[in-house]
Order: sequence, then structure tokens, then C-alpha cells
Amino acid sequence: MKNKTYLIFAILGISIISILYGYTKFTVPKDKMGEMNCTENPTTLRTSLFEPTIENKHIPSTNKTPKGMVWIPGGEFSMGSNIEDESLCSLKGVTKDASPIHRVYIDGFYMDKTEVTNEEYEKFVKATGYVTVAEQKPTKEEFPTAAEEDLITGSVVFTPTPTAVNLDNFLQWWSYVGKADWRHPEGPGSSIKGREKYPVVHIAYEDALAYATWVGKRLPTEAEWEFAARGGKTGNLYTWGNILKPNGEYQANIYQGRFPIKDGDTGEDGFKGIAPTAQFKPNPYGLYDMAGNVWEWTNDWYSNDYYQYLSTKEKVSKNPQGPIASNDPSEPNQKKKVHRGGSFLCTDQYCTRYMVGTRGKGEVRSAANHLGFRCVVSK
Ligand SMILES: [Ca+2]
Repeated sequence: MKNKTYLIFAILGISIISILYGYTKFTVPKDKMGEMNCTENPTTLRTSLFEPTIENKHIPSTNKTPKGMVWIPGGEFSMGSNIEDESLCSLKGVTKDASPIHRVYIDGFYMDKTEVTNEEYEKFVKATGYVTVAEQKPTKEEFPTAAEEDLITGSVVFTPTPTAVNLDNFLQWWSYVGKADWRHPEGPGSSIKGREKYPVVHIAYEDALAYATWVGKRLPTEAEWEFAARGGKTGNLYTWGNILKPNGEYQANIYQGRFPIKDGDTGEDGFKGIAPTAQFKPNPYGLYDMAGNVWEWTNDWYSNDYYQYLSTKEKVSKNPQGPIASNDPSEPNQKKKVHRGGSFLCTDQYCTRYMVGTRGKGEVRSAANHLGFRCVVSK
């Protein structure tokens, strides 16, 4: 069975490379494996490329706020990452597709305070009979070269390695697990019992969109997501400021310890692996978990040079909706949407995309056990 699942992983692999979310290929010296430390970023000068956030003044009546949502005023802000942060933690490629910093205006909107939870998604599935992509048997049309016996339902699950590994091959810690889906986050034998308040995972883009439509909402644009995550602040490195651990305290569920080895996650932030929603302080808009825990789908197609395009097109981009088509030169045949926020697997050793101005990406029909979403509503 292991060979079979590995084989289908290889078949599907090309479409799940993006599961790395900001896959950053680099090599760690053997004596440093799993032991890199992120130096706190200096706060001086790093906001110099950002112009002040100017929030819209209009605040709708609070009795109009949908349950479980908060008002995001919108306005004008500087979006993206400093190229100087490229060197953060010695990683390369972290901010490359999030540059240059460019000026964006968005209208106000409502946003879910938390990621959509298992119990919320279950209500949707019970009401509609919806079947997620992970629960659908892959078809011969979709994977013409796959053997019939390899076409099994499932999804991609983080699988820690027995020992320390070099971080240049993600296949070492991601596995395609048969029958893994939102009800079985780690595969057969696992369940969401007791995880009602955890974010739903193994959600492909169309699964997120189907829920959002059913509940009368929509998925955020990438610009809406970043404006909301920044909480009205200007140019911060994280949703909470510029220091990873103010007063020595973690502000999000990310990964500490040696990545990605078995029992390597020390849970110093309070959680080994995924956490229930809203376990850390909200940002100034009242949004929880805009960094870490699970990645979130946005509605925008991913293009590595979209920020470049916007910055040359106009001084202030108004309500940008993303490029008209996906464009990832590393996998040009894959249709990808933007992911944001990073996950419980993001570490300063590998993926620092809990930094608020950085971007992730994912093939639209691929999912994993650290990928979820939240919804928005226009006023
Ligand atoms: Ca953690």
C-alpha cells in the first residue's frame, strides 16, 4: 500500500508542489540542520518603503455586522514585502514574488473572525451533501498516465521524517494518504471528533468557494486579505508588529524545534501541530490567526510578477482582483490561486510565510492538512 500511495503521490506530485507554500529551495549545512535561529529583525528603517495606511472613515452600524464577522474599513495602504526581508533567516525567495511594495486601495468589507471550523463545514456538508475534492476519486481524464488501482481518494498529509534531513526535497515530509480528507485529517483512523473548533483542512479552492457561496459570502481578494491582516498598521513584518516574540511570547501557532523530524515540533507556542481557532490574541481588527495555524485560500489567481505589474500600471491600484490567469514559471501548467498566512508548519528554518507581506500559492484542486480558508462579505 505504501508503494501505491507513494506512486499516486508521484503522479499527483506535480500538482501539489505548491503544498510547500512558498516552497523555498535552499540547502542547510549538515551541521546546522534543524538548528537555524531567526535573528529578530531590527525595526529601524524597515518601514521606510511603506507609506502610511489611510483607513476609510465610514463605519457601518454595528447591528449590521454579520455574526462571527468584523468590519474591515478598507482604505489605502502599502502592500507587499521589503526586498531587504529577503535575507531574513538566510532564506532566499521568501519575498521575491511579494515585491515591490505597491499602493492599493480597497473598499470596506466584513471578514470572518476565524478560519472556517470543522463544525461549520459539517453544517454545510449535511445541508447540501457536498463532496470535497479529496473525497472524489481521481479520474483517468485528469491523470491519464495513472494506473486504475492508483486512482484512489485522498489528500496530502505532513509526515515527519525519522531523522534530520536536508530541506531541499519536500517529498521527504509530504505524503499522499489514501482516504485522508476533512473528516480524517491525518488519514484513516483519524477524525474530527473533539476538533469541532479546529479549522477545517484538506480544502481545495472549489471546496472553499462552495461553502462561501452556500453561506452567502465569498472568498477574499489577496489585497483584502493583506489589508485585513495588517490591522490598520503600516509596514509591519508580522500581523502583531516587528518582533517575532514580543516579551518572549509567541503570537501565532507556528513551528518550533527541528523541522521536519518526528517529535521535532516542541510546541513552545502552546501547540504541537494544528490548534483550535482563536488561541492567540486577535489583530487590531479583531481577526484571529491571520498568521500561522492553517494557510488560507484567497480568490486571486497567482502570478509571480503581479505586484510588479500593478506597480508599473498605476500609482494606486483600486480593488485589485488578481491577474486574469495563473502564472507560476516554476510550474507553468498548473492553475494556482494565492494562499496567505502560513501554517503551523511554518518555521524560521523553512517557510517564514507567517510574515504578513509574503505570499503562498496552490494548485486549485490540491489540498493538505494545513490548508483552510475564511470568508468575507461586501457591505
Ligand atoms: Ca506550534
